[in-house]
Parts: sequence; structure tokens; C-alpha cells
Amino acid sequence: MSWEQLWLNYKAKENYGGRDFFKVITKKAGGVIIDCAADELVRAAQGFFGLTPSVEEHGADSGIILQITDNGKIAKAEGFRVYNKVGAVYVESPTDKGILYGVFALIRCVMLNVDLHYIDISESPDNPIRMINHWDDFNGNIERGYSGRSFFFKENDIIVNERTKDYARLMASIGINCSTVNNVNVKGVAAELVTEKHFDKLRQIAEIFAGYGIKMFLSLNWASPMKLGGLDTADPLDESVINWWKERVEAIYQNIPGFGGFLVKADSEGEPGPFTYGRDHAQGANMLANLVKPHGGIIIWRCFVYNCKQDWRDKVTDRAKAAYDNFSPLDGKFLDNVILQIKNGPMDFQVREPVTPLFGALKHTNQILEVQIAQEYTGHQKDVCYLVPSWKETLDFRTYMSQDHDTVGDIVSGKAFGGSNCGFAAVSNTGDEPNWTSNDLAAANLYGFGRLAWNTGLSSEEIAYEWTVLTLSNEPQVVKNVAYILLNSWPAYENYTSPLGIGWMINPGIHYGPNVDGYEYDVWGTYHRADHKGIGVDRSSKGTGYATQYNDPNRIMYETPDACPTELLLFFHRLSYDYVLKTGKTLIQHIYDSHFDGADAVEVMIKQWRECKEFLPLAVYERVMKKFDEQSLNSKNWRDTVNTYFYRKSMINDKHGRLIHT
Ligand code: GCW
Repeated sequence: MSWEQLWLNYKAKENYGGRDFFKVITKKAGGVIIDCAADELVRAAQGFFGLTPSVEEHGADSGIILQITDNGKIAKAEGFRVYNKVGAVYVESPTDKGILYGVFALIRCVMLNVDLHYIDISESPDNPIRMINHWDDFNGNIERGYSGRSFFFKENDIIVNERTKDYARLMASIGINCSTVNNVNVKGVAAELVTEKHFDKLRQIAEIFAGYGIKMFLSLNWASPMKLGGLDTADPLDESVINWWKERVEAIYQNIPGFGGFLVKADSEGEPGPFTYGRDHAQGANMLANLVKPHGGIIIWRCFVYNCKQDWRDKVTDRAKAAYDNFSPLDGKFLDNVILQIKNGPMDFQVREPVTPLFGALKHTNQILEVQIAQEYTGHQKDVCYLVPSWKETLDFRTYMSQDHDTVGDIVSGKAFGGSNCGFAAVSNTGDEPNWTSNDLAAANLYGFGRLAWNTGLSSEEIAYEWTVLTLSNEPQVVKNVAYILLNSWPAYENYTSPLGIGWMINPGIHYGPNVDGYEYDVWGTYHRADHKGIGVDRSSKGTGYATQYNDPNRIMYETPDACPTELLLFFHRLSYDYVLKTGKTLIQHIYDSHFDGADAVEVMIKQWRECKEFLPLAVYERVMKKFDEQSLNSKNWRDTVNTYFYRKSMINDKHGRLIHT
């Protein structure tokens, strides 16, 4: 199967003034990463200008020059400077990785029509760890994958081919430096990925990644000492268990040099973990951390731990409270090479959630923010939903754990507490479909995640602009309309799905399409508690107490409906249908209006896309149009299902007399 190059699609560039710089590329440094960087310039030169540069090692001072420098002007090891000096373009960094990032930045500048005669840019990444998590199963399936099958695994075997390299190029080009290739749910024979059987191919992947500055990580199954080692326990304090893991770790590092470490989902959604043996998560994580430490490895420990069997009559147990309850008492107990990976919200990647209060509760623990690029709850890459603005809201959220440098972005970038074992991770939306993300517009999220992880200061608009020009076209009509579509897509999706932060309301299991009571009569603790009187969950101090997990003044803001931000009102409060919102509308009228608005917004986006037709490759235009057709139906289905449900519950008419039915 062939595949596309997304934002690395180096199309011919007519009338570009910087062509001649690409005639000579001088590598004043050596190594595989520098070779990959030079290769990328060669590809770009061929694609843009149809010329094949001569690649030299001690050339004259002309063309493009790649050189290691430590003149103190570049803030961090992965940072770079790209500038023009007397007729040559220099790409400089203290490290080869920095040069690679500089080269990709230079190529991006060409695509954005920046004049290389005057270029002078210096950049350093905001987040030390910029990581992609693949939920790819060993059999080739992708959990929550909507873009085909895995390109890493097939029928319990590992795939290594040209696409592995193109994946690495794409990721490096947006600054990604870590990737976990297998699903955090390590099922069946996937546990064997830590055994000799698979080291050969894993090493090949790790080597390809290394050329692009990416460290490969694996997810592991906590019960492996039992499943694979024949032990009768997986207790992290048991000598035989420790020895079993020690042997695995030694073998892995011997066979896969530069291996990054492990990502661990334990005691979660039926997976085993330290709790099973009466141990806490620090004891579990530290056991592994001790073993990988001599090799420079890290353990990334997920905080998605909650009791997934909740009784609906129990109004105090609250799934939203779980991450904080489980992990805040452990602050300071984790070794330095353990990083807690924390989902953005307290529930599970809903279209709108508050930022988890666990950020702001840990002062002596390394942290990574986890978001989901895969659109599990946001339209399965059928519906367009550009998520960069929502990630920015999370990064900018003030936790008030100190007077300054207290945003989530400050915490995970290391600005708050220092250190470099921290960063930003996301669940990928890729698969083996030719365009990688099924909906072409969903690639803007993949691109956007990397760019934002590198530079949290970029705006959603800037990222949308860059992605559009690099991937689709710089035709003003396309730039304008695609920006409109992307920037309006998250609000639209939020409007036609579940109201005011309450979340869920999707079909259980598959998580697509409306089903208001789908999870209401389930045990997963994801209730909206709607009845004929009202809707919402009281999470104030008088309810589940979730709001008290926040530092003041956030706690105060969430405690009362008056102070609570409207978009999260039903997440924190149970209100009657005639409750009047800050907008002056009643709650029920807001539900009706937002659902009509959301579905209408989809039609506007479709119109905007149609206007781009003449400027786009027909295949891309039609692929996206097909997705829009599904989104159009989906949004109306949501609108009518949700509105009908609340009309029947409340028996209050729509003020505008619109037809409400399914
Ligand atoms: O959102 C839930 C998903 C599961 C996923 C889990 C997690 C990988 O529905 O499919 O499992 O989150 O984050 O571990």
C-alpha cells in the first residue's frame, strides 16, 4: 500500500528566491542524525526545485551549512539557530538533534515562503519530552483507531519498512522525540514484546527512530512475571519478581541500545497492578525505575486509575476524584526517573472537561500531560474536530499551586519545578490508511500536537495556518476557509453533542453517535443523572466534593453555579431546566439552541469546504467531503436525539417553536 507525505509533501515551488542555497549542503558534523537531516534537505531540493544538491563535508561557505556550535546563544540542547550570513544559510545547534529540528524548520520556512536571504530564527523546545503513544495491538488492530490498521504490527508480528521511516520523519519534523509503539493495554502475546523473540525487529525500529532523534518506548503488562515467567505473583516487592524484571531489562538494553523505557497502565480498567498485592503505585513504579536507571531509562506511569464498577445509588464515590485521591498522597515518593502521565481531565477525553486537579497537587513529582489526538469521543475522525484550542486551554490553566509559573504548561515543561523528566504526550490518530488519519483534516491535530508540544506559545490560528499551507494549499481561499472550518469545529462538535460539560451520552463501547442514557444505566460511573426535574452532577462540597480538590480560587469558582464557568456548569452542578444561565437563557433553552446551532455550523463548514474544491486535489476534496456527509447526518442525529430526550424529560417547549423529534 502506498501512503502520502502529509506536511512533508515537497511540491514544486515556482519563483522562489532561495533555490540556489539548495545546490550545496555541507555537513560540518557527522553521525546518523546529521545524515538524516542532510537527506531531508536533498528530498526537499528535489521536490521543490527538481535539483539534486551536492552533499559535502568540508565545502566552501555557501549553500546550506549544518554545524554543531556551542556559542551559548542557543538555550537548550535540542534548540537551533537558522540564519543567513554572507550568502550561506547556517543551521546551528549544540547537538545533532537540534540540527535536525533546524533543518525541518528551514524546510517549513521555504514552504511558508520565508525569504532565506534574511532568515534568522532561534528556537528551543518548551517541553523536554514530546511523546506519541500508539494504542496499536500486536495483532494489528488499533484500540480507538479510526484510520485503518497498525503500521507497526500485523498478526502478532512487527512491521519494519519504508513507512516506519516516513513515520519517523513526520514525527521528527514536528519535534516529537519519544514514541511508544504498542498499546497500553498489553493483551495476550503482546506481553512477549519484552522477550528475545522480538528484539531483532524492535531494534530495527529503534534504529530508524534514532536517526530522527526519537526514543522508542514499550508498554508492558504488569503481570508479565506470571504470564511469561511462570511466577505465582507480580508483587513489586517480591525478590523473584524483581529479578525477573531485572533480567528482562538487562536483555532489552543489551539488544536495543538507546531504548527509552516503559509506559505502564496498571490497576486500571481490569488490568493488574501493585494494588492487587497491597502495594502502592510508588512502590510499583520505583521497582521498575531502579532497574532501568543504570541505562538512562525512564518509567512513565499512567494515572488513569479508577474504580470502574460504580453503583449508581452511591452519590459520593465519584470517578472524577480518583486520579487525585490515588496519586496526590504519593507526592514525593517516586524516584526521579519516574514520570506520572496525567490525562487532561478527570474523566476521559470528553469534548469538554475541567482540567484535572491532580495538576496543582503534586510538587515533588515529575509529570507529563496526556491528551488524545485520536478522536475517541470527538467524532472518530469522521466529524472534523480541531482539538488544538482545547489543548491550549489545558496548558494555560492556572493551578494556583504557587504564585507564578503555576499553569499546567509550566508544570509539564519544567518551568515550575525544573528538571527535564516532564513533558507532553498524546494518543495518536494514525493508521495504515494512505493519508494516515482517515479524515485529511484530522492530520491538523497530529501536526498541531507536535508543534504545540515544541512551542506552547503558538496560537491555534498559527498552527492551523501552517498546517493548511504545508499540506493543502497557500491559495487565499483555502487558507481562509480551512482556518474557518478548523477553528469552528470544536465548538460545533461541543454544541451538537453533550451540553455544558456533562460529557458521555455516546453509544457505550464504540463511543460514536448519541445515546443519552447509554452510560447512565451502566457501571462505569459516568452519570449525568437527568430526570424530569433537572440534570447534572453536584460535585461541590455538598455533593461528591470533587471541587474541593482544587486550590483556591479555582475551588471557589467551581463551588457555586453562579461562579462556575458556563461551559462546565453541569459537570459541577445539578440544576433544574428553568435555571437561568449567565447568558439570560434557561438551561433547557440553551440545550435546544446549542444543538440547533451545532448542527447548523456543520452545514456552514461544508459550504466553506465546497468553495475550496477548485484549489485542491480531487481525491483529497472528495475524501473530506465524504466525511462531511457523515458528519452532517451525525450532527442532526445528535441534535434530534438530545433535544427530544430533554423535551420529553422537561416538557418545556422550545421558545422558537422548532420541530423537535427523532
Ligand atoms: O478512554 C479509555 C478508552 C480505552 C483506553 C483507556 C486508557 C487504552 O476507552 O480504550 O484504553 O481510556 O486511556 O487507558
